[in-house]
Amino acid sequence: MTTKRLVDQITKKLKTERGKDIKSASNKDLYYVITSVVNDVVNGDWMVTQDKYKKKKQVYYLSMEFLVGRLLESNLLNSGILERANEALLKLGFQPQQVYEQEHDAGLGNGGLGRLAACFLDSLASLKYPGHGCGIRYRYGLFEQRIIHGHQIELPDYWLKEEYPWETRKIDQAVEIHFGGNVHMHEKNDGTLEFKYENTDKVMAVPYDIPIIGYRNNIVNSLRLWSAESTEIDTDHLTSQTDHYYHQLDHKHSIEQISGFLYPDDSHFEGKTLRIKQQYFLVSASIQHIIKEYKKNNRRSLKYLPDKVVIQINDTHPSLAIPELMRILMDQERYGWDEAWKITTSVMAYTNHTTLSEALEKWPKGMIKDLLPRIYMIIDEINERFCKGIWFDYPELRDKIPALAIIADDQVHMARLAIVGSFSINGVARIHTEILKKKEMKDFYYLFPKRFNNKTNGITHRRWLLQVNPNLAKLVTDVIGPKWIQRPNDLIGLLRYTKDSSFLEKIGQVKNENKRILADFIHDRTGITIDENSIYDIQIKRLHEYKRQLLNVFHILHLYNELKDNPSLDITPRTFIFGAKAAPSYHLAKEVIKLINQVASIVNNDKDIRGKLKVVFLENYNVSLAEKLIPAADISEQISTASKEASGTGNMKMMMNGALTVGTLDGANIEIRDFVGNNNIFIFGLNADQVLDYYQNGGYIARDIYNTDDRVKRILDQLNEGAFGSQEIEYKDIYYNILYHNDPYFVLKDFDPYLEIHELVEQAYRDKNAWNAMSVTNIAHSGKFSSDRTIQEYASEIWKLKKY
Ligand code: 26V
Repeated sequence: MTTKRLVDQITKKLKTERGKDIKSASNKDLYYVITSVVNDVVNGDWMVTQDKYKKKKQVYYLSMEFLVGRLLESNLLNSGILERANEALLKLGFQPQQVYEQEHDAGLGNGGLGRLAACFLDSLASLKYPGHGCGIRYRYGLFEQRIIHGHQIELPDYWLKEEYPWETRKIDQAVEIHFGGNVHMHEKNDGTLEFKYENTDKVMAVPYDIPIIGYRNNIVNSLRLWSAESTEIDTDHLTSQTDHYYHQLDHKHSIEQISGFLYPDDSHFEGKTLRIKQQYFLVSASIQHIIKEYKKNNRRSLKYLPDKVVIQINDTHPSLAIPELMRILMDQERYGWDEAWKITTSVMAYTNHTTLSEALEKWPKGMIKDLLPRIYMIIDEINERFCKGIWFDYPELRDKIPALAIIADDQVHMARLAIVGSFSINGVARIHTEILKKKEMKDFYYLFPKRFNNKTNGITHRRWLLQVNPNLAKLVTDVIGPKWIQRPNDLIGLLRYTKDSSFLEKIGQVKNENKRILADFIHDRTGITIDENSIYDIQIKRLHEYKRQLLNVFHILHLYNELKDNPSLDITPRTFIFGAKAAPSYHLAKEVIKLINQVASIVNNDKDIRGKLKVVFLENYNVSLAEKLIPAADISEQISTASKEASGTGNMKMMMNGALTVGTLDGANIEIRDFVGNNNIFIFGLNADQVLDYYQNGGYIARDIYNTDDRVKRILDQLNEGAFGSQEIEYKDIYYNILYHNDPYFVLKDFDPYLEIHELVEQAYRDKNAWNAMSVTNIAHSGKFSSDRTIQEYASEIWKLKKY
């Protein structure tokens, strides 16, 4: 499509679809019209692709979260018309970015796990793999964060307020989900058992499909999001009671609540009935759909399901898929237990995303029994058989049965269910998988060594380099050609330019330009003026104790104290930038947000320090904000307590944009270090073995550091005495947590090494040429962290999928 044709189409659609001409059209009108152009372009390919997939093996990626962000610009990019769309918009007198920003950022996820799912969809389609996402169409996405007087305030994110132009409602493919009621068992004439469900609550799951466009390959996959609606009114139970009408409305309302909102707490597991309803709703709708499709497209019996279907469960959240598939195979399709179990365990694969014990899902068994009686019976049977198997076949593990059983202490342990019911169990970075095998899931690894495997996470380089950093992408293409776009590993070719000072200078210029743009944005948003020549030191991720935003704050406070003591101290100016949402009920995390904002207002307004430090907390961190920040980062803060961050993916996004990592030996930082080498990354602090050793054997006393390190004492006392608060002692919880709960995340222990490494950063930054060479080395190695590599590994090693 030429630019001229695009201009014509846009003008025509403005008239026919919006009733506007170009003079009266707004950015919003242009947004809808261009979306409609993209839909016209891809709809044909979408049908053809889905038709061609029919006979192929397909993967269904089941996830409670898909954090897709905005789609227009990436859809234009992938369908190969971004440049012309930009030209057309400019011709018509519109700023492309302003038009793209009209789209509501779809925040149907909390953080890493949900964004990973979105990157995977992009890679699946771009690599021509038959794959679909299955999720929930929450009416409210992750809350919008406002900072008021330094505090986090949560506002509902009603992202569907205006029409969402990427989705298509498919009412003809709605399925029914049953909750509650009773199960009756009958023996049939042939001696087999029949299960009948009575008095269940029925919910209709209505699918909305979103096209997932492959990169310039005419492939269009689907993301199917289910929405809960009430079924038709049950006329058998009509009564003449006056409140009947209100009961009906109440009932309808409570059903619609199932897809009402995304749970915003990704740190502490809480056994909420609505959440398990959401999980079963996703699982039952998706499995019913999968079986229907299989039957439609294949003549063979469901015995051969594993030849055509593989289901990846994204963390334990969709692990009820295992008993749900068993239920359908046995109760509806009349398979016996053994056959159904063989099919199920050949189809299901499970990815673990965290070892934090607080986040592990354990549902009260009574809750599952009441809400899903038949599913509970099946879980119970899976558990019985599993435990018996250990008793007879692994006598050496007999005394460990309580720690392995799926149902124990009146709770259903979802990770155990997922492990027992899947043929593959993977972690998301090398160290994470090793910790699963050697510690967290040691006995399961002993039982099922072949099931365990690693799939180090990745990110889509199309969105996270090509789209968000076009100037860098162009510079890269100028020297190594465009092949890296299809084959991100080719970025390694940049290594040849790490000594080319004219190229390095250009790399520096691109970064400076990105930093200038971000400075303007920050000024617009916050009124804060930042020094464009300062080091942009960025930490963007959910707020969690283990991610240690507090360690970063302590570094800032230390620099501030030093500058107060000696205002003429010669340091390279720094801008510390934070973006972080705290779970609404996570008190300590909210305290840290308050502290960052308080420190920002003190530091930014203190004339004594002559603008050498600035602290910026940007509210409402989400995918779109990440896209603005990442291209401008000099330093990427990846400073979790070693062993706690399963992988991290922000680390990969920032390295791909030339930022240097300050990080612990945790998650994928380790693999980044292995590729770029110790000279191109700033590693500090305890390693995972040391941390785990302290947890196991003790020996760490935070108070000793407080007593011996004056810098630490000064900062903690300032917190405790209210130096950064108002009259009342605001940060006593932080103070107490460190001194009285013995600093569970080793902030004080890693404080000194952290300061030291930042001094090295500062020295390194003085030599621009050397810095840019390090930056290029990072970009060069970032191809290994493309989600194309990850998906390739899932496809060949777990899913056994062929490219279309
Ligand atoms: C946990 C929970 C707990 C119960 C209720 C709701 C809820 C929702 C989300 C989560 C997510 C925890 C797991 C998670 O996000 N893990 C992150 O996964 C990333 C992708 O693999 C990885 O890069 C991060 O290191 C890991 O923290």
